[in-house]
Amino acid sequence: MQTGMSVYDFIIEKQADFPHATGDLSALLTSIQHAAKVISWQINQAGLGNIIGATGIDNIQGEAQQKLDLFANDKFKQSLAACGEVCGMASEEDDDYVAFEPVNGKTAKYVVLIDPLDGSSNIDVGVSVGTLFSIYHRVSPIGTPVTKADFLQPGRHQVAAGYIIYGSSTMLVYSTGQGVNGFTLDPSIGCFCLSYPNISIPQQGHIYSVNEGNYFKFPAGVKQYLKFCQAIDETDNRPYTSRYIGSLVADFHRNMLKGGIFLYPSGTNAPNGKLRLLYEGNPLAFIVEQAGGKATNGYQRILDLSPMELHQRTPFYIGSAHMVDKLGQLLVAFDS
Ligand code: P6P
Repeated sequence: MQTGMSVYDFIIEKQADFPHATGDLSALLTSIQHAAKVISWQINQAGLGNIIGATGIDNIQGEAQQKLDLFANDKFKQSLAACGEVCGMASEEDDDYVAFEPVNGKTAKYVVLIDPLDGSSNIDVGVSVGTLFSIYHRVSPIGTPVTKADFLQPGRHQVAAGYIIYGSSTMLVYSTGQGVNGFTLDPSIGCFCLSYPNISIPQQGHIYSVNEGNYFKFPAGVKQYLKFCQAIDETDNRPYTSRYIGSLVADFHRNMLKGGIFLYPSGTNAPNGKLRLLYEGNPLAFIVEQAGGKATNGYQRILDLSPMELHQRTPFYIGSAHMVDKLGQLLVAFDS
């Protein structure tokens, strides 16, 4: 494995370690890359075409659906349906999951959950946005219609997960359970190339990411943790630095590389937090654990939560293991 190698060569090299691999997952990941390239191009044209701004309709979350949200959702749907490896997809942008017809008679074994363009309201102000995705084996019998149970699986059952960040460059970061690798899109060849091999998040960081505008609605343990981050203690390199972009993938990606913790707590206005378990919490929790970090709802491992419905929300704390542990201790002490 060498930096700069294409994701295709990387997958072929990795597949040599799994002689029984069928290549189905690789084909699925290739379809995700294809959609990501098209969306990346569109985002970079956003200021030029008439594709920024709202559609005038709200998604199931009650959020103003941006034109690019719809474009991204359609692109991933088309690409995943056409690859023949996916029997169904659930998206932040759709009220319910959609089933895909077999391609060339092949019965697919994977389902995909996706937030096609998270943070899209940031696009027209030039802030990075992202795609988040989770891949599972279906649990209902192959060849039968996909069911909701195929999508309501705990995150620890993920086969693979990843995110794409559309920023100063377009990066694909994913894991199939053998560590985390980052690939940067080289537009000159239209290929994702290995740029961050074997990503590992520092066990301790000095960055905390939270919307402090909600401070007075936070649980007491979170308030105590923020006071801990802001206290002066030179022996522990405190105060930490506050960094909050307001785009989950961008905040998470920075903390992955530099160390840090991202917090989206429950609050009086959001008793279960804002972020969605299935297509935001679970993919990032899978990635961060593969990189040596942690993700909890303050008390339980995100990957152990049993989903009850597609768009359920969860309090979300993710990043460097020691920081997530410290926050958890304060929540137990002040909010149990
Ligand atoms: P707030 C963007 O709308 C998003 O879903 C995430 O990308 C981001 O982390 C969060 O919401 C920001 O929420 O309430 O701080 O604006």
